[in-house]
Amino acid sequence: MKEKLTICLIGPKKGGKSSLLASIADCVAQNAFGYPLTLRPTLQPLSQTEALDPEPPAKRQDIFAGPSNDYEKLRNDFVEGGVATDTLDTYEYYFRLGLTGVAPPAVAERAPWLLEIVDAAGELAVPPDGARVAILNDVKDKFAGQLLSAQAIVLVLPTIQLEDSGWIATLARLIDRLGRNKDKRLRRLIVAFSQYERLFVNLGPSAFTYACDPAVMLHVIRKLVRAAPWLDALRALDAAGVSVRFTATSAHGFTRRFQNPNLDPHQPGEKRFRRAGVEGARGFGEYWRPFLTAEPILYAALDLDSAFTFSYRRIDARSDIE
Ligand SMILES: Nc1nc2c(ncn2[C@@H]2O[C@H](COP(=O)(O)OP(=O)(O)O)[C@@H](O)[C@H]2O)c(=O)[nH]1
Ligand SMILES: [Mg+2]
Repeated sequence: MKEKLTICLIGPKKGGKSSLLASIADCVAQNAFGYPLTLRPTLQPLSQTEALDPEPPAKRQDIFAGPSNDYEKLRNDFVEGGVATDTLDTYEYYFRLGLTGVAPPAVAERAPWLLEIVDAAGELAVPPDGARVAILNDVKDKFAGQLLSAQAIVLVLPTIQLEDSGWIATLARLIDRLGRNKDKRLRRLIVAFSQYERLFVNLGPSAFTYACDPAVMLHVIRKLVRAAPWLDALRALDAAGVSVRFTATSAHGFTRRFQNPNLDPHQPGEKRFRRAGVEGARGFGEYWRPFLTAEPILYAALDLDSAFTFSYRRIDARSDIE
């Protein structure tokens, strides 16, 4: 693989980091993202050995074995009803990201990528202010090192309790620290507002239709950014050359039959459904469950905007809806 990229997931405990990570492979496989379907990305989870071995065996022998790597375990835990990541350590997950379709040449020539995604324990990711958590110093140092040497950071914030502020000061300090990092490896920072489907619970069968509309998401993100002035610290990073983007995601997504938010995400038997894609009547995008969780990771690697990634320029532009 040509390019190795480290992406760190940070955010408050219980914000949805591990669920987002657990659903990204499915999200890519199901085209449940806002990139043109002609891009045809592939995201293959790798074990650590596969990721670090320059010449992995051509065929996997262990198809009858259980989950073949840590990521499969995380994914299974999520599908079966919840992710238990309340630990005091950080975990690295590896993926091979490829592009098999049409991409701008500058992007296509960088493919394929080896992604290392770091998921930190909640307390470590952003502890509540003043919390005293017994995390070993070497784990803290490890995560600080990963964070400061990452090329991309995905900041996962729950859409609903944004003003619930135990962790805001800590995050603001962290952003400030990133800005002062001398190494300057950080190239992209994506804010992912998680649990997006919860905004639509009262819309019944129209929920999915609204959620699939990029104009609705832009409107929601404008409001969220306005309601969180501490996020403005990101503007300095953006001005210093880090591409900052905002998006919204839902690991739980929507149900097929009624198109309402998926209140029981672990029910088996749900199938995908379709809607007209952004690129015209013949393009169909499918976003149900998960819903757009691939966006932050694809943006982090590709540096390519989807219909659902928004820059400060887009957010600040005068809008017609308001
Ligand atoms: N409604 C809703 N809840 C979610 C979603 N993603 C995660 N959760 C719930 O939020 C809680 C915390 O999720 P988790 O991924 O463990 O967060 P982490 O601590 O940041 O890794 C869990 O109870 C999840 O079931 C989502 O898309 N929608
Ligand atoms: Mg977690």
